[in-house]
Amino acid sequence: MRKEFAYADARATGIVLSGSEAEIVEASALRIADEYAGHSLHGTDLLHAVELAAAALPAHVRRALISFRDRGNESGTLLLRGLPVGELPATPDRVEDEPAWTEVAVATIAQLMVMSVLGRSISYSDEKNGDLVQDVSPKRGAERRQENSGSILLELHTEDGFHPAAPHFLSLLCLRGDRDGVAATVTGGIGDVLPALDARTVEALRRPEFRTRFSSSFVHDTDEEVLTPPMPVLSGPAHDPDLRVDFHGTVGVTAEARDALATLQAAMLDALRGIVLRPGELIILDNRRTVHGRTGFTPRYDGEDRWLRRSFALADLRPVLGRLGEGRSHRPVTAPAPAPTLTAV
Ligand SMILES: O=C(O)CCC(=O)C(=O)O
Ligand SMILES: [Fe+2]
Repeated sequence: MRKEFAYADARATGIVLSGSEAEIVEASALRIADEYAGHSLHGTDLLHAVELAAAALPAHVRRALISFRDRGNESGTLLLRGLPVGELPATPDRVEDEPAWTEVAVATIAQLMVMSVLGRSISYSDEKNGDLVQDVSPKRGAERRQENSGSILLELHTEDGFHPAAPHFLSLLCLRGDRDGVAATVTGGIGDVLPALDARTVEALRRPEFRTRFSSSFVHDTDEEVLTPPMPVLSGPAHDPDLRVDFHGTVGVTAEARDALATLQAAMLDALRGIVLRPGELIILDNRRTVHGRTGFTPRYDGEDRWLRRSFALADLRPVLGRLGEGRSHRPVTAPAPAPTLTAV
């Protein structure tokens, strides 16, 4: 098991909201929180109100989001700084203590406003209660898990790379930073490493010879490992391919595939960017162009531990409409797919 990640600090690349810009976003989030206090976050009206309110984001931030959405960049990441997070309860160290969205209303709505510029917010009913905005905080007893509830090093991965409707974008908003200043979110963009890969490796990564283990939360009614069918790691245009890999959960089914995976991993590890997130900083990941992970850290479980909130978006809901249950929650993937229905989204 790897001990650490080495990375280039990405803070300087961040787009900064001024104090007065943050106040405007906060006021707008509070208005929505007030109007929809008794509602589920998944309600269509609420989500549409959030999308309309995203006009309150400053023009330079919206422009950066639009460009990132449409053209992307080599690192596959975009960093915003200075977002409002509002009043905060203690960092939850047990799933049962995770707050209702109304207790972290400003942070929740501000994050969904940003995501609404990138795509359509979505969640997966298999994990984290199907919540549209999820708590990422260290949980008691989960320290050694390869999940965001753990605190050992979290290996580089495409988010839900085993899932047929993996998110196109995800964001992580920091509510509370790691007080020891060591928990870094790291990213590796395919655009950054492609020039360093030899043609044989790229060809091997394009062959459907890789299987990825489903995360345990997505597997039901069996204790067996569930793997995807063989898939390629790289697909799409030669100069700007899509990437789908999990260096903890992906295995090559041939010797060449395994070699190519190791070469890709070494190149990624050489080109990592990272940031020890501070409150109000939000990192957006283009999940088709970048993998991400996190260095290890030490939780104390005293209400002051590191606390991020995570949210997903798809570029287009139409391909998944028949697989959405209530609101924007994707039905369990291992359950038989129901007949497509028209769902209010
Ligand atoms: O804690 C982090 O910085 C990243 C965790 C992560 O990979 C996730 O929540 O998807
Ligand atoms: Fe992740």
